[in-house]
Amino acid sequence: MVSVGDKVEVAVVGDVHGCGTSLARLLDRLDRTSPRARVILVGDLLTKGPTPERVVRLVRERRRGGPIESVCGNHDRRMLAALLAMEQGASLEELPGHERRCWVRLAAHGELASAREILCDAVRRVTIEGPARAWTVLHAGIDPRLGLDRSSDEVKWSIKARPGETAWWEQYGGQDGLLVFGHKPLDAPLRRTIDRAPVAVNVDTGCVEGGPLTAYLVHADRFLSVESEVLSGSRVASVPRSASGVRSRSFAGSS
Ligand SMILES: [Mn+2]
Repeated sequence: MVSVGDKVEVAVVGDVHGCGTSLARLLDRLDRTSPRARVILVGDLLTKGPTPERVVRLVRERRRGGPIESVCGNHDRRMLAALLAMEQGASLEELPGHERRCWVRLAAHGELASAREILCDAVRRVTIEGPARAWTVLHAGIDPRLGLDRSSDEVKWSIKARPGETAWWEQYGGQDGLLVFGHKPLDAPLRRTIDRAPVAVNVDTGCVEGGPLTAYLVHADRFLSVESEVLSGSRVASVPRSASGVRSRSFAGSS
């Protein structure tokens, strides 16, 4: 952990989902505004978006210079399982679509080994807690009736309200301190307070679907966002239209 005097700066970044260009922009902004911040990603790092190899590269390079960590997202577990299955001889056709496209892209850029390392590291930690549990980062949330300790790991990386259900954070009374999470994309970051103190912050603003990529600066209690690379057009340029197109093109590029 990096601290300046006794002031620890923490930036929690929402679901990146393979939007490497957005992550690069956000990290640039963070470096200018909070250069000493400990960066924690809420998980779902690689699949769905156009540039997972860039996410891998950014995390790898940044680890040399300072702290960047991630908690475990449901898609991180899925993608790691896909990487391991391929290592054990599975065929590409056996992988689900998101994982297949991500694998092909990583393979074409020579980033499978680094991706495996980053995902292995991410899935090991379901939560990252601040000093005296003042804040906790987790991917999805908790069962508000059970609280943080008694909620299962699976709930922590995958709880999501079904249509018509109330989101867990609406029922959370703040007894486990500030929870910072993603997983459920919203049009704008959510900051729920009790007695004016933030108790639940959702930083997933859906960058893979054209929303911004958002960080929450825990120490400053404010948000920082960059526009999505999907909006700026790079996704159109970099995502082939069909799975078969992905396969042939990427294998040609990796050979
Ligand atoms: Mn998720």
